[in-house]
Amino acid sequence: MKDERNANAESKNKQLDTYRSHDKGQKMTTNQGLKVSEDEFSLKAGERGPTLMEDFHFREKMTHFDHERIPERVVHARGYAAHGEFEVYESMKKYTKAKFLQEPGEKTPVFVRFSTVVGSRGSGELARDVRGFATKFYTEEGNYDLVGNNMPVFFIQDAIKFPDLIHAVKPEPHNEIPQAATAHDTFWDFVANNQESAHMIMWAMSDRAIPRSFRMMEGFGVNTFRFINENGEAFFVKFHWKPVLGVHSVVWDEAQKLNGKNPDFHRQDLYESIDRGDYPEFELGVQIIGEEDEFMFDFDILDPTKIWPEEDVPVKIIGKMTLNRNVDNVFAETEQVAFHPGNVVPGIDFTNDPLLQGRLFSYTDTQLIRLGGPNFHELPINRPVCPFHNNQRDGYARQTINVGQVSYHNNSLAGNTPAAASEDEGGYKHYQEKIDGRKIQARSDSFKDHFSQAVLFWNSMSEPEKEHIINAFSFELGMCKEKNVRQQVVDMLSNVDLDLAQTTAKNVGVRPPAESLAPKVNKSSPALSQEKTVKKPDTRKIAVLVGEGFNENVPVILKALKKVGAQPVTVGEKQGFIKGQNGAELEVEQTFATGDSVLFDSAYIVGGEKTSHQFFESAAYFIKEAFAHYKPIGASYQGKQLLEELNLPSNAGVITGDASGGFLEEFTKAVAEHRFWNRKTL
Ligand code: HDE
Repeated sequence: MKDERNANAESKNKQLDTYRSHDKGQKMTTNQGLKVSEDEFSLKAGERGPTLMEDFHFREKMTHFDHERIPERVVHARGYAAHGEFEVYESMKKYTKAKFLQEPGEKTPVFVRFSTVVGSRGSGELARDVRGFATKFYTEEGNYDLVGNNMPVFFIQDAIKFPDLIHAVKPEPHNEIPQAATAHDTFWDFVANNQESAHMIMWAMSDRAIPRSFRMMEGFGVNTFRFINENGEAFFVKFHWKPVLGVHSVVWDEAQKLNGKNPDFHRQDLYESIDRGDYPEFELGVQIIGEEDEFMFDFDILDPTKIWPEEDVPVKIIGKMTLNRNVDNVFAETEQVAFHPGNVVPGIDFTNDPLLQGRLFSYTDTQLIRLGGPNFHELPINRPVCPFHNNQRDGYARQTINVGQVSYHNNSLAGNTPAAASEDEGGYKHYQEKIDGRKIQARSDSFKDHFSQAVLFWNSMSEPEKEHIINAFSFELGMCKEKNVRQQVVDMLSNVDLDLAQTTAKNVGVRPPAESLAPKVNKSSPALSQEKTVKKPDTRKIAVLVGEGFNENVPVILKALKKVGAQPVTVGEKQGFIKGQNGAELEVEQTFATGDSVLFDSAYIVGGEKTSHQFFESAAYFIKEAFAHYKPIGASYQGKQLLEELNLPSNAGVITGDASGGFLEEFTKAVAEHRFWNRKTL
């Protein structure tokens, strides 16, 4: 049985293998298979003459190049993906007949694409933005796509407003500024005039919008879906991904610098983690509400601007996804993958969530233009691992050769096949929800409370998180040129928290609202705060600042740090080998020029007996910046002296000591802590 499960997990990889082309070591040919004898000089009339049209290799090479680009995604253009597998912990039989969720231990191959929303394909990855978290499960019953985000709610309640939202958030059309940012007038004008966005902007201004890595963020299906079991009973369901490494973020100043120092920071982190064998893991959770409880809550469970607080509707953990293989080719896989929330399997169905309903139209529609026609399901990355048969034919770049005379239904010439399958045979039956209403363009009153959950979110934040949110609003509104836009937004914020509204107003030079208009919400939801998330030293990148004449115990400490799962990286003045005491040797992997502090989770200074004044200057800058970003700092040997000279204003998360004693333990604990938000900075 175990082998069979592993075989399932490998089914997509095996299928992809039939499409992989290994060009290394081969002779060059044209696309017609003709061997090419010259690839540097075009065919000319004389050595100094004009190029001839008959040079078919030149023509083909240039034509292909001229057509290499396809339109980028209208949103989520900047993304990165990996392959993996999903394993069930607990059977979901009671709630759904979806085959891939029936058996503990059952494995399904997956492909996951993470993305930012706003920026174009080459934009910096540390933009303040929502992150996409889209998963394709290649199940035996067809592809199931869970197309989620790293925030559990959305800006709008009805899909008809999506083009407006995106027009407002994208670079402004008259000057195409700013790239990959919400910090501009049209976005905030949209927010103030579409107040259903209140809850989502609290998330977008929180630390969730600047994740430390794709591996350290949650994922949410956002929309409410349905589970259907074998007896036809239905349940409302929301999906969650929980990262095994916890939910962690960077600081805004750091994010902005990272966009310059390494705009590929998130993709590189994902790629390198998988390459090293530190496979990112996410547990799948579901929140389930029975049909009979649909109206039990003080919000509408179909409203995509609302969460179902985890304390009221617990998240049941049902399986784990492990990302264990990088793509071979980013264009073929990451760029050409086509997700669609409408790709479901028997046992999973839709609800009347009006955002979801509109999404069901948009994804195929956009893929038709992006991927150039109706046959994108034939692209290797999009193909299901199970067979597919129907009467759809032709279209641009059709690859399947459908054999036979019949491509219609009903028919007698092919025995009326391909034939519709009964439910017992796995045929998908839409849930027969009873609908009784008038055609109407309106919104239910149950969707009209826009602020209670924004207050719930605010109530749930720790003090540092609140401070970050105020800073984020102050930055974003501060970038708006129109005072009136700033004013409208702070007035709107008085519906969430007066202190938040007033402090922001003062920071951005507009009139502070005088009174609170916030609904009374005494509750908080501790699950929303990142304060108590999982904290581990695993895969944390520690910059080890080291110079000539370092203490001989340094290599021992580095080994010990590796042993607890951290990743020490030596940083110094020059790359190459340096000498320590008693013949010790270390290779400096990065210099102060290539290894900036923002690229690391922690700074650990050990120095050396023979370091120069320049080393001191560079290390001092490095440590101060890491300190200002609340990062754990370690110091041993000569590093302790340098630290003393810096005279840092707080020792929270600053650990000093040598190889002996409890230093290693304490420092590891500090590294796991991620940040010391309560530290008084410079
Ligand atoms: Fe999307 N969204 N979306 N979205 N979305 C797209 O489809 C859309 C929404 C999400 O890595 C597009 O193939 C509408 C919520 C992700 O390839 C497009 C509405 C959530 C990705 C589209 C929403 C998402 C997309 C653009 C409002 C979280 C990237 C390219 C009703 C649950 C998938 C494409 C990838 C991409 C439409 C709102 C997640 C235009 C109309 C809510 C992760 O079809």
